[in-house]
Amino acid sequence: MKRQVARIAITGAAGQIAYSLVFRIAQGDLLGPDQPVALHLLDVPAMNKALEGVAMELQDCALPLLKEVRIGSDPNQIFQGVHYALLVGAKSRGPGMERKDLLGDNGKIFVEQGRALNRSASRDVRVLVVGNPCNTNCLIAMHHAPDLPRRQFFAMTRLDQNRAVAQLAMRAQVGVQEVSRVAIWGNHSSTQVPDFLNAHIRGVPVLEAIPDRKWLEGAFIQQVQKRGAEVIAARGKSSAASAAHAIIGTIRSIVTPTASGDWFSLSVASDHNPYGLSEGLVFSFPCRSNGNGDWEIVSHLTIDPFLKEKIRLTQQELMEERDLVSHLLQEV
Ligand code: NAX
Repeated sequence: MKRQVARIAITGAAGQIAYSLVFRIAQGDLLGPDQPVALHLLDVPAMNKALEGVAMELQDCALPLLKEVRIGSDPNQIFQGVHYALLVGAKSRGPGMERKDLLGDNGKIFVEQGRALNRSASRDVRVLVVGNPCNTNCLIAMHHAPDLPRRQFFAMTRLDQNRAVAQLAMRAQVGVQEVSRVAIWGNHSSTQVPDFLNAHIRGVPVLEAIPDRKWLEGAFIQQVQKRGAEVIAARGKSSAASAAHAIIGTIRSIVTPTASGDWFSLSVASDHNPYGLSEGLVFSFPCRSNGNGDWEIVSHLTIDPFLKEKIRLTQQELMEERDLVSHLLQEV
C-alpha cells in the first residue's frame, strides 16, 4: 500500500503515548524509510497550545519523510482523507470513577470519532483503537462507521503480547527473538489470556522449553495481566514508550506478511470466528496478515480446558462491557 503521502491521524496527540509515537512515525518507523507521511494530530480544544508545541518540535527535527502536520480538535477535519487512524486519546479513570462511568464517558468519544471516520477518512483507512477500554471503544467506533468495513477496525493487545514474550524469554533465558506464536485472547484488561499453550521457544512448545505448568498458569499469566499496574506503581504514569512501540508493531504486522508458522495478537470483530466464540465483540485473537492490510484469524489452535475457561471469562467481561454501552450501540 505504497502512497505518495500516507496520512496518519493520531488522537490524544498532546498526551504521553503520542509524544513517544509521533517522532517515530515521522522518522519512518511505522511505514518504512521510503514512505513520506503527513501527521493529522487531534486533541481536545484545551490542549491546542500543547499541540502547537508538538508540531513545532516535529518541525524542528527537520525530518525528510514528514511532509505535513495538521493540528486541531474537530475530528471531521482532522480525519479528512486519512489512511491510518490511531485512536489513542481518551480520558483516564478519575478518583471515584467506576469502570461503568469510564465506559460511558469514553464511549461517547468513539461515537463521535466513528462518525467522523465514516464521513471523512479514506475508504481504505485502517483504524487502531488504543484508548481504554480499547476493545469496547473499538466496537463503538466501528458501529458508527457503517460505510467502512468492520475488518478495518482493530483494538490493541500488542503491548500485552510483547510483555508476554519478554517474560517467557527471561524465564527460558533466551533472546526475545527465540519466542514465537504468542497470542493474547480476549479483552485488553486484567482478564486477558496470554496463551502459553500454543507458543514456541526456539521452535518447540513452551511447555517443553519451560516444563513448569504451575508457573505458566499462575505467575506468568498474572505478571502479564498486571504489568500495566506495575508500571504505574513504579513510574507514577502509565506505559507510554512501550505502548507507542506496540502501536508501531501492530500496524507493521498488518501491512507486512506474517512469517510462516507465526502469528500476532490483534483485537478484531469476532464475526464468524473459527473458535465458536460470541459474535459481535472486538476480541483479541492470534492473527496472520498477507501484507496488504488484510488479515485472518489463525484457526485450529489447541484450546485445552484451562485455556477454555480463561477465554470464557474474558468473553464474559467483554459481553458485560457491551451491555454497559448498549445505549451507544443503537441504530445509526
Ligand atoms: P494521556 O492522558 O497522557 O493523553 C490522553 C490525551 O487524550 C490527552 O491529551 C487528552 O486531552 C486527549 N483526549 C481526551 N479526550 C479526547 C478526545 N475526545 N479527542 C482527542 N483527544 C482526546 O494518556 P496516555 O498515557 O497517552 O494514554 C492514552 C490512552 O491509552 C488511555 O486511555 C490509556 O488507558 C490507553 N492505553 C492503552 C494501552 C493498550 O495496550 N491498549 C496501553 C497504554 C495505555 O494505558
